[in-house]
Amino acid sequence: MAGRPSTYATPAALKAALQAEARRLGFAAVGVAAAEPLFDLAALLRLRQERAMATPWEDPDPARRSDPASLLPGARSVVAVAMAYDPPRAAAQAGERAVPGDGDANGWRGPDPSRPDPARQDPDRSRRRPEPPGEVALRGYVAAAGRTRSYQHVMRRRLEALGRWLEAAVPGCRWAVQVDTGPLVDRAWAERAGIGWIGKNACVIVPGRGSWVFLGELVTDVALPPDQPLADACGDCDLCLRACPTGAFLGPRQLDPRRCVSFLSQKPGMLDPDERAALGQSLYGCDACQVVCPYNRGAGPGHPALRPAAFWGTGPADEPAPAGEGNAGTAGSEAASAGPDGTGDSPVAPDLVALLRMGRADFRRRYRSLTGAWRGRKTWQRNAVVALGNRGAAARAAVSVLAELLRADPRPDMRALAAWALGRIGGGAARQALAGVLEREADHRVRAAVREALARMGGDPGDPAGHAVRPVP
Ligand code: B12
Ligand code: SF4
Ligand code: SF4
Repeated sequence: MAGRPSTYATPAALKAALQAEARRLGFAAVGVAAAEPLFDLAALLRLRQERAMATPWEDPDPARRSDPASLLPGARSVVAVAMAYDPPRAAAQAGERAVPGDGDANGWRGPDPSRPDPARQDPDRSRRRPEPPGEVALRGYVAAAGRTRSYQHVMRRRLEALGRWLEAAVPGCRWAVQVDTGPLVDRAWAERAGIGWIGKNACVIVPGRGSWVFLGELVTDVALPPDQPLADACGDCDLCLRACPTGAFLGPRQLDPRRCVSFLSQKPGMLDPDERAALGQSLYGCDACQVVCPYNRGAGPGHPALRPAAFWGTGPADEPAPAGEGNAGTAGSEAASAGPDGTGDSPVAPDLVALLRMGRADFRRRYRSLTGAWRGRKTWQRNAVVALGNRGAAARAAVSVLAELLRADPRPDMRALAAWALGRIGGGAARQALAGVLEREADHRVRAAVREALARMGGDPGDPAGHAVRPVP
C-alpha cells in the first residue's frame, strides 16, 4: 500500500481490523502471507504433470499456479481464509460399513490396524471391500463437503465483501478473490498464511476446526504483516493413510488422484471396471481419510450459510447478504435436511433408484445448489448405476429401473453400464432383461457388455432361471 493513506495508524492495526471483519463475515480462520511465488510448489506441480497426476480441473501452467500475480498483477499480500462446514455425523462411507452393531452407531470401526502399509498396497484391495449390509436402503453416499450449499458461491460473496471493506480502509487499493476455481493452490496459501498445517491426508487442518473447512484467498496490493506457518502436528500418526479404501496415498501428503474415490466420483466420462469397484457407493467425494483424524474429533458445527437444510427442496438458492451472521453454528443439519419435500430423498444420502428416474429439470431443482452436484445429472446417474452394481444381489430392488435404462436410455455408454450393473446384481429378472435386449441392441459395445454380463451370471440368456449354461451368441 506504499504511498496510499489508510484509515488505520499502522499496517498491524489494519491487519487486526481486517481479521476481525473476516471473522464477522463468517470465516473461521484468517491469516496473511507475503505474495511471493511458491517456487517449490511450481516444481511439485511439474512433477505431478510428468506423472499424469494432474486433474482436468487444474490450470495447466505451474508458473501461473504458484504466483499470486497471476490473479492480481502487483500483488503484495495473500489473505487466506477458511470457512467451516458441518462434519458428517460419524460419517461411515456406505461401502466401508462394518457389520451393524459392531462399531459405532453407523457401524464405523475406524481404520483396521492390520491393514498393510499403503506403500505396499494390493491393487486388488478395493475389490475385497465388504458388501454393505442388506438392510441399508439403496442410497448413495455424498461426502460432507458435497452436502454443503455451493461453497464457491457462498465464500466468494463474503470474500468480495471483505475486499470492499479493505478498499474503504485503503482507498484506491486493488484486490481479487479466489475460491477453489482459479489458478492458485488454495492449500499452499492456507499453509503459508498459518491458518493450518497440511496433514498427512493432504488436507489443511485448522486448530479447533479440523479439516472440515473450505479455503479461499483475497489477494491484494496492500502490504500486510505476514503470519508464520504452523508446525505440522501429525507426529507419528498415520490413521488417514491406512484408512484410505483405495490406497490412494503414495506417502504423507502425497495423493494420487487417479486412485482417489473423490476424483473418480467427479471424473468425466465413463469409469473402467477397476474404477467402478473403487468408487463403492459414492455419488460425490469421500470422507474416509478425514473421519479418522483425531483433530476432527469434536469439530463443528459449521457455518449455517453452508448448510443444505436452508435450501433443500426450495429451488434456486440465492444467499442472503452476508451481514451480521457471525460464525455461530447451530446443531448439525443432517436430520433436518432429510427429505422435507416428502419424497424421502435427501442430499445426505440420495435414493439411487429415484435418482435414476429423475429428469433434468427435477435434478436441477433439487441439487443445483449442492456442492457435490456440480458435475451434473449424468455423472451422478453414472455413479448411481455403479453403486447399485457394486451392491450385487442386495440391489435386486433396482433391477427394473436398470432394465429400463438398458432398454431405453439414448446414451450407449449408460446402456452398457446398466448391463454391467445387472450382471453384478444377478437373478432371474436381471437375466431376462439382459437377454431381452440382445437381439434389438444395435450398438456393438452395448452388445458386448450385455454378453459379458450374461457370461458373468453363468446362464442361458433364453432361460430366465439360469439352469443351463451355454455360450452366448
Ligand atoms: C483438484 C482438486 C482435487 C482432486 C485432487 C486433489 C489432490 N490432492 O491432488 C481430488 C478430486 C482428488 C480432490 C479431492 C478432495 N478435495 Co479437492 N481440490 C482440488 C483443487 C481444485 C486443486 C488441487 C490442486 O491444485 N492440487 C495440486 C496439489 C499439488 O496441491 P494440493 O492438492 O493442494 O496438495 C497440497 C499437499 O498435499 C502437498 N502435496 C501434494 N503433493 C505432494 C507431494 C509431495 C512429495 C509433498 C511433500 C507434498 C505434496 O502440497 C500441496 C500444497 O502445497 C483444490 C482447489 C484449489 N484451487 O486449490 C480443491 C481442494 C484441495 N479440495 C478440497 C476438498 C474439500 C476435497 C475433498 C475433501 C472433497 C471430498 N470430501 O471428497 C477431497 C480430499 C481428498 C484429499 N485427501 O486430498 C479443499 C481442501 C480443504 C482442506 N481443508 O484442505 C480444496 C482446497 C477446495 C477448497 N477451496 O476448499 N480435490
Ligand atoms: S478421499 Fe477417500 S479415496 Fe481419496 S485419499 Fe481420502 S480416503 Fe482415499
Ligand atoms: S489422521 Fe493423523 S496423520 Fe492423518 S492428518 Fe490426521 S493427525 Fe495427521
